[in-house]
Amino acid sequence: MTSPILMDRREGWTRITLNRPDRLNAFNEDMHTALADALDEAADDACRALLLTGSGRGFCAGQDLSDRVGGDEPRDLGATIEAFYNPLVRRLQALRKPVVCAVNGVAAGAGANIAFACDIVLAARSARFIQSFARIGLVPDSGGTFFLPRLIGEARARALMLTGEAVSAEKAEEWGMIWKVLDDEKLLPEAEAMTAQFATQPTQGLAFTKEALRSSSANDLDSQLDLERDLQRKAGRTPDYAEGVRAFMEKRPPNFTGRPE
Ligand code: T3D
Repeated sequence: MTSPILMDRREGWTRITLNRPDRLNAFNEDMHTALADALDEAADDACRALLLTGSGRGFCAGQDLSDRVGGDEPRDLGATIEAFYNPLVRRLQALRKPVVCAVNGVAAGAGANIAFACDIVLAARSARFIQSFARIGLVPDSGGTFFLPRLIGEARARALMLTGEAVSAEKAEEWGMIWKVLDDEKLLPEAEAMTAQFATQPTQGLAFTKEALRSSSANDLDSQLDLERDLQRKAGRTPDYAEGVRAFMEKRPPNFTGRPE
């Protein structure tokens, strides 16, 4: 049987590929379970950066709707969110390393919002982002109502979520929904190069930066200043900070290890 998740371990980084191309990589339980296992493995310190992408012409079409037909009683969708989608978003957010998402094609429903849960989103020029929940009577999930208004503002997020209108990759870049749009053939090479580069960087410092950014939307300025102080204290004790300063003074490239101590 073909694995719904492909894991490709490289020197210091890992590529995870959603692999149900016939269904545009829509989620079923097997794919959720395999992805959770892959992310747990990628949480190891040996992996210093992660790339998430999809196989075939889509990135991810959200929930596999063929698993949602039939049955006498309505399914408890709250239970599937609790069991699968919420833990997935939490796993992605908790990774103490940069997570690059290469959106190789359409990203719909939970598929779009899972991309937004990653740190840096690159998209192929042919990709589209669709909050397709409205088209089938559901509520945007997987953190969409948290991430999207923060990325593109309330007015745009509200309209996209209420209409289910598709957004092109170019518009997504223009609106700040994603970091960069790339020609289709350049997407994977550039995403891999970026992830490989992250794997040579001061991993602990980047993890503290992620922590600070994650807290900034809930904190007031005073709390955020305090948090920056505390995180800077921790960053200042890492070997990579010492190496960064030494390398600067010696006018040579730094050799970061990513180690906490
Ligand atoms: O249920 C819960 O647990 C709650 C959680 C919900 C989370 C969610 O994500 S809800 C939202 C679910 N997703 C959708 O509603 C998106 C459905 N798909 C589409 O609207 C379209 O497929 C796309 C806009 C994404 C792409 O359109 P297009 O024209 O490029 O491709 P297509 O022809 O529609 O799809 C290609 C194939 O993939 C097709 O199969 P076929 O005809 O070639 O055998 C299509 O049925 C299949 N496919 C696409 N999306 C899904 C899917 N099959 C099952 N589930 C899908 N989500």
